[in-house]
Amino acid sequence: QKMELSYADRAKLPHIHPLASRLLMIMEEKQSNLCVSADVTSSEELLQLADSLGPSICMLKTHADILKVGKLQALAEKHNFLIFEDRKFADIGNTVKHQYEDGLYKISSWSHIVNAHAVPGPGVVKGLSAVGKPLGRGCLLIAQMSSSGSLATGEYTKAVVQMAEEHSDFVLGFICGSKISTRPEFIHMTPGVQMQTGGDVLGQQYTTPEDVLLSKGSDAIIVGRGILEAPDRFKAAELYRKSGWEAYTKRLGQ
Ligand code: S5P
Repeated sequence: QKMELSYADRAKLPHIHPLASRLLMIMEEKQSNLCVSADVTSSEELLQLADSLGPSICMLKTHADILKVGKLQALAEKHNFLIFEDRKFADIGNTVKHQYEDGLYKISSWSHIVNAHAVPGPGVVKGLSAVGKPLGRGCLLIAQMSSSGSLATGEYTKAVVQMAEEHSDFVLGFICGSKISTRPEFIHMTPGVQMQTGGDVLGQQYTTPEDVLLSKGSDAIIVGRGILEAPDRFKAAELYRKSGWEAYTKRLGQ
């Protein structure tokens, strides 16, 4: 039987992306594989969320148009979490390069991690990498999606994994539903998570933290409405954190 490496073990792998290493250390230290999806519509609310849930999370997923960047960066430092701008880049290399570096939001200047669709081919990664790599940033490739009828399956998913392997100096992992790469350097992050299975009316599909981390072998859960719509967001975040951490330790066989 193969030994499963802990987050801390993986953080020390010789060829790991420095940001992946940092994330794994944060996960270990804070006993949290929870990324909160801060899908709120005012920057005040977002900052409040980042401050109150900060201690429970390893990462905060944002949408740039509702951000007060300076203040969020300060909170990320204070509570030791990474910022993940869910921009889902999906254009030719030259265009995403400008979208990442310039534009209204200058995403590369404040977001540790971004994500991208592999649809355009490796040029999208090369364009993002040209901007992000010198800044020590990293990228998650969207290899699978949680929505019903997603086209990101089978051979497509395999091709995304290969693209990641060929650009592992910038790509540090995946958005996916389950473990799709055996390389322990890659971080698998899974959205579509709630305490109960089910979905919403627009095709989102939910599985539980236990299912994602234990059965599916992913590394971290991304939770939005499961926390945002709870009567007490802090309590809900702690519930997800504990549930995620328990499933992870079960997987390690501790
Ligand atoms: O396949 C995906 C990829 C992403 S990044 N499915 C997703 O749901 N997401 C994002 O995760 C989505 O854009 C949203 O911000 C979050 C899930 O939110 P929830 O409220 O359904 O938990």
